[in-house]
Amino acid sequence: KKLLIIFLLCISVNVFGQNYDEAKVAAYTLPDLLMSVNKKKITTVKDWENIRRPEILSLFEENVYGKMPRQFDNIVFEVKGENKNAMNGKAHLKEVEIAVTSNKKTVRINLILFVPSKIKEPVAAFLLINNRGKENTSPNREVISGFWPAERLIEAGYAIAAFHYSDAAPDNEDTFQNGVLRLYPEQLSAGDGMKAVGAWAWAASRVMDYFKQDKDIDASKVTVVGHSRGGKASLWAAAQDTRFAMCVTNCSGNTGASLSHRRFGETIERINTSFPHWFADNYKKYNSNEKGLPLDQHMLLALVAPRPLYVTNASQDLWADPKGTYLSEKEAEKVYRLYKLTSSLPVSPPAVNMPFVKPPLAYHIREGKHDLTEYDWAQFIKLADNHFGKKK
Ligand code: GTR
Repeated sequence: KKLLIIFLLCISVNVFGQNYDEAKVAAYTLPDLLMSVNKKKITTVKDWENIRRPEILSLFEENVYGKMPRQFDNIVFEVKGENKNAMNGKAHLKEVEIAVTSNKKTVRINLILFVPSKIKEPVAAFLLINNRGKENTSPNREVISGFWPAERLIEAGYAIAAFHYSDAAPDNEDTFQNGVLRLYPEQLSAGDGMKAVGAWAWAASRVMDYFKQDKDIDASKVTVVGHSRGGKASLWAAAQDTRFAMCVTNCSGNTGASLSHRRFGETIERINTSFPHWFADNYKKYNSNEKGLPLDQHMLLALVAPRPLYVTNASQDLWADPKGTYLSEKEAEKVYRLYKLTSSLPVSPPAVNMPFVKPPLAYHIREGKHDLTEYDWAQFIKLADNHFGKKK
């Protein structure tokens, strides 16, 4: 608590020297989404998928999030708890342990899943990477929280799932290795080794492995959702793993959805200093050197194409650079256009509480502070209804 107060005080008196003045944003040039390393202009979906997309994925692995290990020896799903009468009979609760073994080590991801009762066919699902207190995703619903309003999702006809990110990697610079990274110790010393954010995204993919064999879930209709640091991970998960049909990145800010080259609010140096355990060590080369980055976050958003993407901000959350987030999403439109998908986002950022919720690209800036709220979820449901077709 004390540390948090000191940190907030530091932000408020701006001791880190972050810029919050639009007039002080220096001119910058973003790396071109549609120009390959060999200077080939990308104009077709084929060239995007065969040339540019893989290039951009490697750039992010090498410079930002680290490599994503895809091999493991074994994965076991075990339903550890079940309640067919959860939420007053409206939902079927499953508490599933996903145990993944490699290098003779096992990591256990505990999934909480509610499925609407009496479904006639497999249902679409939302998966939250929970980076707040575990009580926010409690199976017994002692706490009903806007951060994960499971009742509302069930009411809307969706399955709703969550795992706590600390199962994959504790969010602590001294202990983050004690999760997924126990399976992949070689990652820890590699410059392009994944760290905590990579591990959180990796875990989301293991949940997808589980969904693929749960008959209640339509695994072709899963939305991965994350807030803030969890929103950086949800983006990276969706970029890596195209089995996710839709992505929500809520207030994800620096090294999430916002542009680094603008240096507005949180910077790369700031994030690497506060959270040295989040990104690949190579990323530290770009501390105070955004110009040297061969990529920016609009390219990560573009990796979600052609799947729908919901990006949000909050009006008081300048740290996450709402304007830079919106510019980033607007840039990503170029790749959706290759797929002949027209975005309805206006040229300038929309007004507060004026959501744009049409696929493929959705955006809103909610009044208030850095948070994930029931208001935000209500919009995500609209995008899913719109894209997947409303059930019930
Ligand atoms: C902040 C960090 C942000 C964001 C946020 C959060 O301290 O600087 O990038 O990740 O934490 O996760 O709430």
